[in-house]
Amino acid sequence: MSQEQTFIAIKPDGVQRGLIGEIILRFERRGYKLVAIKLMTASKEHLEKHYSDLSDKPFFKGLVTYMASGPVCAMVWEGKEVVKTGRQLLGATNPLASQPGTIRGDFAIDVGRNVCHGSDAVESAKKEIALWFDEKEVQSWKSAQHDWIYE
Ligand code: YYY
Ligand code: MG
Repeated sequence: MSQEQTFIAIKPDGVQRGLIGEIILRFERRGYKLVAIKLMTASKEHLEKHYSDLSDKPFFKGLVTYMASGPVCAMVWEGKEVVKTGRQLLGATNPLASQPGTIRGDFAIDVGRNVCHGSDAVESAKKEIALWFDEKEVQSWKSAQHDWIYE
């Protein structure tokens, strides 16, 4: 079975609004496994690297300022097709276009305060995990639930 990993972050607004538990709950109950987690106030330089693909966008400066404004809950989640499914759990980038039942669809309104981040592809997930975590911070463990989630 492929053990794909994705980088999921609860942004400063999600942390301030007390949504850490709610967001972790949604990934856990789906069956995904948490392999790394930390609270971190990221520097602007770090965030400029994280969002380097968006550096020419008009919202880039505001995005970096918002993301640097307080602690982010950075996580790595593991499981089958977790990159794509993680994005589905998050919802569309613009919360007003997100379906109810998704994190953004349930907890956000403005695109610039959309509560959470998720890697958009397996390759970007690898880069993002390497940017936010040291290798030794990512745990390798077998969940006791594994054989009840996967056939
Ligand atoms: O991957 P995702 O977070 O869903 O969207 P991206 O297109 O990568 O944009 C990153 C981030 O930028 C988005 O979560 C909010 C912010 N943003 C914005 O403030 N205004 C936009 N028009 C588009 C994106
Ligand atoms: Mg993105």
